[in-house]
Amino acid sequence: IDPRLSAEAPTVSLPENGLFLTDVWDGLAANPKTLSAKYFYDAAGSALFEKITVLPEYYPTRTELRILDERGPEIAAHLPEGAALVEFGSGSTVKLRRLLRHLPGLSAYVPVDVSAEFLREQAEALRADLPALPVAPVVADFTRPFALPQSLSDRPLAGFFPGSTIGNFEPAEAARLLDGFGRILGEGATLIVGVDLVKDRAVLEAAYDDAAGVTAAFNLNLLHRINRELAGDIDPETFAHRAVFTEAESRIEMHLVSRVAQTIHVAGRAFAFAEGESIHTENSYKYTIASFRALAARAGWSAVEAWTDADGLFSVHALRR
Ligand code: AVJ
Repeated sequence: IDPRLSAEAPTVSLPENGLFLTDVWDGLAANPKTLSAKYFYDAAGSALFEKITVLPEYYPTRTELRILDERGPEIAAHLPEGAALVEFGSGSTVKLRRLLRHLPGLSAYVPVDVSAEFLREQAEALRADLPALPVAPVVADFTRPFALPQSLSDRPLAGFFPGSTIGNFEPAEAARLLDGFGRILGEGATLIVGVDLVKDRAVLEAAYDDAAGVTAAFNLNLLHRINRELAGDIDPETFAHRAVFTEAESRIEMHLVSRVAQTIHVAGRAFAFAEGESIHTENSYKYTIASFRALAARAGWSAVEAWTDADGLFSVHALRR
């Protein structure tokens, strides 16, 4: 074990993030109104997202896990011996743990996340279960440039970006993000990315508008969060959850649609809604293997291999810088 990497203190490179209020004000003043999907994940939202991942209609999580299980040895074969694995937006370590089974030669795991608290818990749990694996958490917003611990500079690097998180970014932003990962990881690095695939509209829309209403609650939690944290006076009952696949953009859009004409207040500022006016809260882009490879190529990554499930629902890509 490299003691420098198992040190308690994480590397912190976090630009201050008191932006929730100004982002909400700007988004509600815009036309059309928008709110950023990154604000879904407070404690309540994260718990609702965990519920989404096991819904019968929400195929991405279980399908990606199956691909990681079944194709793990092939995926692992693309990572050099002694590599450090950097996970961008580490979330829960469930997917990482699946991949780790096939990576006995890994020299370190580097989870990168904005939540210092969450990172600390995940790192502690991993160290308890896998004492031989050095864990070097980095507190950072992976959408901005950040530095890896100096102690990693002597080893090959690989990146892991599962969960189709890439789908939350507009294609131009997604390309910038992938290019940024390449700058952080360096020439010769391998990147493993999970990407949701284009498919039948009914399957896609059901995955984002489940019968049990969990995704609706997840979307509406954004309004509860604004009430809790920004002194909002919104009645969430006056908004409806809507999820629609727009073919031209190849994306699922989630909206909160005002059921009535009304004026809401957030930290003292008023925002008027017409009946039926929506707040656009999330995009989840869907790719084909070819369209994702084209995006990756624009960002300086070449395709090495891609794996899908038997039904062609989800894909895992290996890319090389
Ligand atoms: C975490 C962005 C991959 O787009 O499928 C799930 C988020 N939103 N249900 C996705 C989400 C509604 C999810 N990602």
